Amino acid sequence: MTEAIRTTCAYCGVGCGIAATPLGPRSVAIRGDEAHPANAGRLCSKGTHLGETVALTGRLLHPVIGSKRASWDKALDLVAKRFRETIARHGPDSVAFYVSGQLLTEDYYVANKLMKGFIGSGNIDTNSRLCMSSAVAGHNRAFGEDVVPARYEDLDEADLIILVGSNTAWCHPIVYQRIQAARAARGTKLVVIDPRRTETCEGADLHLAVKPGTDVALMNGLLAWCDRHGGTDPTFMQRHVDMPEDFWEHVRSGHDLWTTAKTCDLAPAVLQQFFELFAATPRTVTLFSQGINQSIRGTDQVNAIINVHLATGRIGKAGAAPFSITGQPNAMGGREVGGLASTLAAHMDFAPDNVARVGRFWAAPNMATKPGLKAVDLFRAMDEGRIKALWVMATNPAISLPDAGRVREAMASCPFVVVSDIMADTDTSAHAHVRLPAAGWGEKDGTVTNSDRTVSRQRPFLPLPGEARPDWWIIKEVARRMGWRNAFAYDRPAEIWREHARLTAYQNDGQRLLNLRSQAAMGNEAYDAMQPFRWGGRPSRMAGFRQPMARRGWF
Ligand SMILES: Nc1nc2c(c(=O)[nH]1)N[C@H]1C(S)=C(S)[C@@H](COP(=O)(O)OP(=O)(O)OC[C@H]3O[C@@H](n4cnc5c(=O)[nH]c(N)nc54)[C@H](O)[C@@H]3O)O[C@H]1N2
Ligand SMILES: Nc1nc2c(c(=O)[nH]1)N[C@H]1C(S)=C(S)[C@@H](COP(=O)(O)OP(=O)(O)OC[C@H]3O[C@@H](n4cnc5c(=O)[nH]c(N)nc54)[C@H](O)[C@@H]3O)O[C@H]1N2
Ligand code: SF4
Ligand SMILES: [Mo]
Repeated sequence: MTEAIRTTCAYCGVGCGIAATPLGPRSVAIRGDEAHPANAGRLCSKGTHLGETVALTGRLLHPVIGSKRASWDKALDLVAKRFRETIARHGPDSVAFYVSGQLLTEDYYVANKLMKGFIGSGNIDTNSRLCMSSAVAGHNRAFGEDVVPARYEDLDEADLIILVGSNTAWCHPIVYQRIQAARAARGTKLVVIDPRRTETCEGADLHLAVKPGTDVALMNGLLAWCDRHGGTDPTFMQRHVDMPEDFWEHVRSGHDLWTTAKTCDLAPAVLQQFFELFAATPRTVTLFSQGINQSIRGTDQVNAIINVHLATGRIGKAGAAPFSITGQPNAMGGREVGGLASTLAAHMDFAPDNVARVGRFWAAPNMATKPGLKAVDLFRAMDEGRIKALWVMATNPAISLPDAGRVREAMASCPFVVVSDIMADTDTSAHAHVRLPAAGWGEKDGTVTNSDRTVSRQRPFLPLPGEARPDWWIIKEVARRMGWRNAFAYDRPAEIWREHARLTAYQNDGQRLLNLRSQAAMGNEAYDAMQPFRWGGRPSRMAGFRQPMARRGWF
């Protein structure tokens, strides 16, 4: 029998390990990888049925220009030429990439490098904008870096788990199973904070049907309760947390139990039950996702949760953490390479010394010096005629962005649209001048990072179908044709991984926790054999430096 190939599920940020055994052409048996730390062999129904996705029905199998099949050379030359001409005529900010948490870290790295270092614009944003840009901003504000200070093992070691704005039973089923296992094993209590009574509430001890958009008030009410009942941790705060002077003054006014209950539309007795449970349980993990992130107050909501954990010392210890869980399989990898318009690369922002550092590392001729357009603004700018060439990779904004009708109109009016996708016909590719066939799951080769910072390999076990090519290959071929041959001379994903690792370590004397120094000299064979690993070590290391409280915006 053929040996199973260890890879990672393509569906969500839990990042479950998979053992895939090829059975014949386009046929594979799927089971959970017992040795993977994210799932220990378990799979949800989506992962279990991954084998059914490897058929070629509907796949895009060769490049298409207009509605005609084209050779790779012709298609790549055309993309490079049109981007070059647009930049020459209208400047670097007249072009944009809209990319995706479905890309692998290596794909993402090359796309980000091309846009921010060589084209010279910050105009690369990602569908992860829709899920977690608030989480990124919240972590940056609280910790000075986009670090999620949690591990899945914390769920096994917690006595209380709070799910805020997260329908975990549906959206992150293996995390939910892990929570239920902790309940069975150690009597862990589960509280769900969600305006709707979802399936996730069925397995909970308490459901708080909070009024939508009042989570900041709820968290500050909890903090005020802890303050009043001796539930904060002054020693921890003194050691690790920079508090704005008026912090407690704000918390203490207007956040008593009754006011909070009224604001959140909750019965005071139920709220008190929750506060008491929290105050009595040092080992608490608060998981949150879209009910927190996808909000006009998303960042404040994230910080309100993190602040509760900082002020009560429930962070950096076994079973205690604020835990943002991610949606897409590689949303975290995208955050690490800087795939958002508001970040630069390797957890650095656009501060001048960062721009200079990354520019030196890349030997970049045209470093972007400021953030680019974020997803919604990007398509708005296109609608106004300011973006004249767009390249969409691994996402379907024509239906997934807010105000999708306007997004479709914007793309229809854009002079040049390129779409890289695995499928021939998507709502977005209907607007494409050039369609490029990408490699899909089972064919792709590279790494992904899951919600708890575990990096895993996605390994190919199927040949590339038709003329499909990996995304990193497509991007570097365009970059080379745009004139940057040496900077994009990659032959395999391992080379890109090493470069990414070197950049995280470059002139990094501890300022950035994301430091993959140990990976930087890894050989090709070691890359192929890479075992899942979590960067940043144990979260306790992270609490060892001063963590400023968010300074504004939490009220
Ligand atoms: N089956 C399946 N699983 C998926 C995906 C999929 O498409 N299908 N997609 C993946 C992706 S990309 C993502 S981002 C994740 C999303 O995973 P989740 O974040 O769990 O997704 P939602 O269903 O949006 O759940 C958000 C919850 O927040 C609640 N909510 C709304 N407003 C508020 C509020 O103001 N306060 C609070 N406290 N709660 C609120 C909603 O009622 C809802 O139950 O799922 C991932 N998993
Ligand atoms: N109404 C509504 N809208 C939403 C949401 C919602 O809950 N409700 N959720 C939002 C959220 S959280 C998210 S994450 C977004 C998701 O929205 P999208 O990013 O649009 O998600 P998908 O439909 O998964 O699109 C992924 C595309 O990538 C292609 N693809 C898959 N793998 C590869 C690959 O390796 N390479 C390339 N080049 N292409 C590939 C697929 O064929 C598909 O066309 O939607 C957001 N929009
Ligand atoms: S929980 Fe997510 S990563 Fe795990 S098997 Fe299900 S879809 Fe895949
Ligand atoms: Mo998402």
